[in-house]
Amino acid sequence: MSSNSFSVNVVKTKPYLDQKPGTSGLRKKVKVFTQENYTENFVQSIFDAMPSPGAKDSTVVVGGDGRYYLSEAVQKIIKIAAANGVKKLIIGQNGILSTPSLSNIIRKRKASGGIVLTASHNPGGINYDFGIKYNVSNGGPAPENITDMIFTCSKSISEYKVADIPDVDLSKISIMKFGDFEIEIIDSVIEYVTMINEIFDFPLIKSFLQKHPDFKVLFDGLNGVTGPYGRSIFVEELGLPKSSIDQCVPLADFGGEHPDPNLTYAHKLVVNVEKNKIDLGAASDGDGDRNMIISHDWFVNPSDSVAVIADYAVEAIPYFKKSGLKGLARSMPTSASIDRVAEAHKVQLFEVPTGWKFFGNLMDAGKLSVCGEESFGTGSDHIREKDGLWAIIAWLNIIAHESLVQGKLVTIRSIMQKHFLKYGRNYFSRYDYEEVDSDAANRMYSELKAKMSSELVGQSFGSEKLTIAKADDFEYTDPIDKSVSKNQGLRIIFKDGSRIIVRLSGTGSSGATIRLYYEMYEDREDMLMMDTQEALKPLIDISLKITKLEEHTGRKEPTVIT
Ligand code: VG1
Ligand code: CO
Repeated sequence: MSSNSFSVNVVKTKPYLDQKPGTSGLRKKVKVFTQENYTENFVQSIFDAMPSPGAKDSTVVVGGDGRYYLSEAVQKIIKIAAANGVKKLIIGQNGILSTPSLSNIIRKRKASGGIVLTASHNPGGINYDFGIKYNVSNGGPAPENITDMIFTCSKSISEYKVADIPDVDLSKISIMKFGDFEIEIIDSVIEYVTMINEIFDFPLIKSFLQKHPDFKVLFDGLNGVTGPYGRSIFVEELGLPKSSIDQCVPLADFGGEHPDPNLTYAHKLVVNVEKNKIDLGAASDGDGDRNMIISHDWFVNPSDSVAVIADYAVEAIPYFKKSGLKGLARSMPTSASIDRVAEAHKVQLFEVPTGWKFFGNLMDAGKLSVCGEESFGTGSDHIREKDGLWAIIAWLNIIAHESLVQGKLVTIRSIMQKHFLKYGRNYFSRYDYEEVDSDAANRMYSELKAKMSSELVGQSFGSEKLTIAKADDFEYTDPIDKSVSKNQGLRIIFKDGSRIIVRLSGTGSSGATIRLYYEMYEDREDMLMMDTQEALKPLIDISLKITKLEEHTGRKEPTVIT
C-alpha cells in the first residue's frame, strides 16, 4: 500500500454504449444512472479522458443542482477520484453548487476541472432526469474533442477503480484527509456573491432601490439551485423585502415542475408579475445558468436581452468599464439583434453552434466579452458558463443606470423601445415540439436536409422578400483551435435576411425534441412594437409547409413557444 490510508479496489465492468455527452453533458433518466455501474463507468471515463497531465494529482471541483441522486453520485465520485490519484476534491456543501458558481470556483482555485451534476432545466426526481458534465480548467464545459474522448473511453471500459473510504459528511464546511487525498467542503454561495458584487455597481443599484421603493422586483428560483444565491443577493445584499423572492428553497424534484425559465414552465412567475404589477420579474433554471427577464408589460426575448446588456456594458457595468468590450457572440439560432450592437460598437461578432462550450476558446483568447443564446442563456467572460443571476443583476444595473441618466424611473418596456428605435427589431420566436417519436423526428429532419440545396433555394413564398436565398447545414470552424463542428442545424435564409432554423435537441432524455426558430428584421418605426407571433406568422406557415412537421409527427401545436 502507498502512502494513502486507503486501498484501491479494481471492479470489473461492462461498457454501456449510450454514454455520449449531448449539447451539455450526459443526461438520462435517474433509472438509467442507477443501473449497475452506469454512473461509475461514466465517472471513470471522465478521469480516463481528462486532458494532460490527467487525473493524477489533480484538483477537481464537484457540485450539482440539488436534484434527486445528487449525494449518491457525489459519494461515488469521491471514491473513484481518490482511487484514480486525484489529489483534492473541492465540493459544495451538501453537494450543491450552481453551474456558474462551480465555473467560478474552478477558476478562482485554479483547479484542473470540475464535475457538474445536473440535468439543468429538465425535471428531477426518481422518475426524471439526472446528468453529469465535465468542465475543464478554464471553468467551461469540455470541448468536443474531450467529450468525444469520454464517449470513446466509455465504450471500451472494462474496469474502474474505487477507494475503500467511507461515505463522507457533505453537510459541514470542513477539510478531510485520507492519506494524501483531501476533500474540502466549501460554502456554496459566498464566493459567487462576492464575484457578483465585484462585477456590478451595487452602490448604484442600492441607491436606486432606495430612491424608488415602489419599484417591484420578483425573483423566482423555480425550486432550483439558485434559491440561496438569490436570497443572499436580493434580500441580504440589496435589502429587498422577502416578498421579492419566490420558490427559493432547492427541492430534489423542483416541486414536481420543469425548472425551466420560459413563458410556459415559469407560469407562476408570469401570473405573479402580471397580477402584482412587477417591474422586474426574473427566473433561473434548475442549475442556475439560465435566466428569464419579464415585466408586467414586456417579455424580454433572450436574443434581445443579450443585445441590450452588450449595448450598455461599458457604459453601466464596472466590470466592462475596466475590461472594455472585446467582442460579442451568439449561438447560430439566436437572433442577429446583438450583431447590430457589435457593428455600432465596432467589435467583432462571432456566430457559434448551439451550446456554451463554443464560447470558451474565444473568451480565453481575449476576443469575447458578452454572449448569449436564444435559450435563455446569457453571460460573459467573468466565468465560462452562462450565468442566470448575472444576467438578472445586469438588468437591474442597467435600469438603475438609465434611470439616473434620464432623471426618472425607466421601465423595461421603455428600454426595449429605445433599443428598437436605435437598431431596429429582430422579431424572434422558438417553437419546441417535445417528446416527439424519435424515428419520426429523424425522418422529418433528414428529408428536409436532403432537399435543402436542391429544391429549396430559389423557392418563393408569395413575395420576392420571402424567396429562399440560402439553405445549408450549419458548420463551424473554431477561429482559435481550428476544430470543425459539422451538422449544427438546418438554416433556411430568405432574401430579406429572415431565417427559419431547424434543430433536434441534444439535451432531452426521452424521445426527440424538434426546435423551430424564426427570425425577421424590421426597422419601420410604426412596426417596432407588433405582436411577435403575428409578425412571424408568414415564416411559421412556411416552416410547417416545408418540414411537413404535422404529417411526420402528428403534432398540430408546439409544446413550448418562446
Ligand atoms: C439547449 C439549448 C442550448 C443550451 C443547452 C444547455 O440545447 O438549446 O442553447 O446551451 O440546452 O442549456 P438543445 O440541444 O436541447 O437545443 V442548460 O441550461 O440545459 O445546461
Ligand atoms: Co441550465
